[in-house]
Amino acid sequence: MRTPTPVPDASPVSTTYDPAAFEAPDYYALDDLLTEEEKAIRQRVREFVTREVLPVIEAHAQAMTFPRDLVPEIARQGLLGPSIPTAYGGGGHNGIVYGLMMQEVERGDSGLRSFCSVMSSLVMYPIWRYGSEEQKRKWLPALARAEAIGCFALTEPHHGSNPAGMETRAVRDGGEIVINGHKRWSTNASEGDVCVVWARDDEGDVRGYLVELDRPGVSTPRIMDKWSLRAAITSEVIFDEVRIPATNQLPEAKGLRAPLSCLTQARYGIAWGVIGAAMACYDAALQHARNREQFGRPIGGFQLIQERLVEMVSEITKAQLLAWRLGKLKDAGTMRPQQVSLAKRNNCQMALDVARSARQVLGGNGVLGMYPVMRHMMNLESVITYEGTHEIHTLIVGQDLTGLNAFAG
Ligand code: TGC
Ligand code: FAD
Repeated sequence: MRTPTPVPDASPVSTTYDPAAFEAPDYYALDDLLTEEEKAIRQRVREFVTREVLPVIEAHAQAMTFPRDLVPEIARQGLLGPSIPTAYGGGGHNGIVYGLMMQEVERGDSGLRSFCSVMSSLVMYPIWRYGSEEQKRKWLPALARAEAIGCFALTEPHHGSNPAGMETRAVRDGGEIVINGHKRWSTNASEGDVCVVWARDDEGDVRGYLVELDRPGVSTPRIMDKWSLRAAITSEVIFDEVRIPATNQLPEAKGLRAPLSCLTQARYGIAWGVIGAAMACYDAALQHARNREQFGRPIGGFQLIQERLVEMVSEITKAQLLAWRLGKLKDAGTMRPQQVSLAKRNNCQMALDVARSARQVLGGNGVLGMYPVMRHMMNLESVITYEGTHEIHTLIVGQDLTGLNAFAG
């Protein structure tokens, strides 16, 4: 048998991807719809991602490590709680700014955007919306500065799309609450300090609780065998007779409506975020189409490659319009959860389609880590599933259109 030839560090390809030459597609001059402040914030975050995220993110994804070193700068960039009022350490920004920030972070990696989404929409938002004044003052500034890391535990091993089936229980015992249960797929949990846990109380009502993750009885084993979001932490969260003071209950959260309202905030950010992943994939495909030659000419000169690029820009443009309009509805206070479902559903599918098509444009090189496309494609397989699967969002909008519930029965 022959001795295997060592694999070279870099394959001898005729083109490489230059992220510094990134050109954001804006085919319909949508920048005209943004304020100067919104564009300036977007530019600042874009530069941060190019300068600090892109050089390291592929190695983290390959090694399945979370880029913890980036967290202080993520906080300094205002990416944790951008829409939380400044009085609590947040950015006090409108929904458009939050969306643009998520778009730029996800151009780097969906896992990093997940980190920001969970912190902002699934931890800070419920504390701000449903917490006591004491809880807000204790946690929100610390979370905004990343001095505390938070996670959100709704999904259970046997209850994903149907969280109403949750089995986790929170039983009152004098001045304390005792939590027992098993949550699964919790982003950030293994490196987290506090968890927003959803459980049924003595009356059978869904309630939210803040559980410090160093309490006796809590364990957060990390889920390691992921092919997706490898640069993000995803964990089990197991509660075995965990005691918390009754004051750790979120006083204003009662019923499934409370965790679902947090999902509305996170889904909104995802509808914007995935546009960033799609832009990165499109940009890599465009650069390659211009530079890679076959049959004596750049492959971008072939009609079938042009069709792919045109399709990508058409879909990205439509997604940008959806996200921007959704942002305006959000800022006007009239956005409905069903409208968020439509945008999350459409834009995730769009980004996944763009990633798959970009991978084809890159040919064999498309499976290499020196291009961002395969990593985005694998990440988007999670993004289209979490925060409500594609099918669940289809049924949410379907129910809205027909008045008929197709979830069960
Ligand atoms: P249903 O009877 O429809 O609703 C119960 C109550 O909640 C209200 N509601 C909402 N409120 C605000 N926002 C929403 N999106 C809402 N959806 C429903 C509803 O009006 C009702 O209120 P009330 O006052 O009448 O009680 O509840 P259902 O049990 O029939 O469930 C409906 C369904 C299937 C749509 C829902 O359970 C669902 O969305 N399932 C998907 C589960 C999901 O998305 N899980 C995500 C887990 S977290 C996550 O994935 C984080 S990944 C983060 C990252 O890393 O980036
Ligand atoms: P299931 O609900 O078992 O669904 C399996 C399939 O059945 C899907 O295709 C689904 O669309 C389909 N299906 C289910 N019901 C119906 C129906 N009525 N009609 C038609 N089709 C249906 N959760 C958290 O609480 N916190 C987190 O931080 C978090 N982070 C995550 C990070 C990652 C990387 C991943 C992968 C998941 C994360 N989740 C988190 C969980 C995520 O929200 C769930 O995976 C998702 O809601 C789907 O649940 P499930 O995986 O149990 O799939």
